[in-house]
Amino acid sequence: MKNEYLEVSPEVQEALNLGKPVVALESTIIAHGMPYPENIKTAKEVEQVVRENGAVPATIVILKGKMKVGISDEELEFLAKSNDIHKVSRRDIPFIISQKLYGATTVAATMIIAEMAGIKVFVTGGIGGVHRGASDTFDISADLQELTKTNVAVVSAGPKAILDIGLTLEYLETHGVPVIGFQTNDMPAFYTRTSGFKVDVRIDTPKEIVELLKTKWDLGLNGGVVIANPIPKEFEMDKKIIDQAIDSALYNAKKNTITGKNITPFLLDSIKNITGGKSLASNIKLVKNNAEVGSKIACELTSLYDED
Ligand code: PSU
Ligand code: MN
Repeated sequence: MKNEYLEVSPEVQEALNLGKPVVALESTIIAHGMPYPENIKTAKEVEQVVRENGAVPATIVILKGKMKVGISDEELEFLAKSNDIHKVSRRDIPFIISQKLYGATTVAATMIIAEMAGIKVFVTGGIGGVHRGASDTFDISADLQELTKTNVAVVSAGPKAILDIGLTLEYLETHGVPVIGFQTNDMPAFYTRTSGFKVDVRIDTPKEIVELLKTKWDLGLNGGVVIANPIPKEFEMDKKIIDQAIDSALYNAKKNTITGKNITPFLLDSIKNITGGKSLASNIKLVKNNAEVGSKIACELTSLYDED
């Protein structure tokens, strides 16, 4: 889809035109999910991992009211350093664009823009989900709604552990979103490889994952797919430590009456401080691991569609 609001970089556009693999990357994790300078370092390393695995990285962000797909080093630097970049989910897109503002895209917004640009694989750290206590607060990430309708495969290390993973899985089931465990039967919980919940299906190879994607979309079963890729064992956090940190972070959030879109960035920052930076180190490792798997999936996807 070509439109006046969308600006795809020449490198990404050329790859798409030639049917080469492209991997979309989100920007909320850079602007609101990690502190400077770890955020820019990670963003650059993730782009590098994508390239090393044969795909073209396409970081997505809204700059001065334009949806950018694929950004320069200067734009990345700006995104990582600036303090007035809005967190943009589906509902925020029209306001940010019409006011010519700056916005970092969440999983939901990144999926929307990736689909507009024609990108089918998207790599992130963790997806949003049903928050703990959602029966009172109604706090359910718009990421889940987006997965029900937008045709993009999302590679993550599971929903962030700060969420209610059981309810997140129920929600995805109700809305018909496949949850695939990559080489695992367990639903990962971001900082750890297990959550106590099982995935919907286990698939062990990128090739079989793209066969599922092609089948889903060929059949007109619209919507995304969650590919849950556990953090590598050597970078996994101790469950007791992370659970305690999450409990304290949730307590801090309540005490400071943090709500709405601020809660996820607040909790991530709070957990980082409580764990003395350990959670951030794990977060960085898992994103890079997701970039590797996502790139392999993107490569398989282009070769599968080549056969047609
Ligand atoms: N995963 C991370 N760090 C993040 C996020 C996910 O490792 O910062 C972001 C994603 O952009 C996700 C968003 O879409 O948090 C979810 O926010 P909310 O719960 O407000 O929908
Ligand atoms: Mn929310």
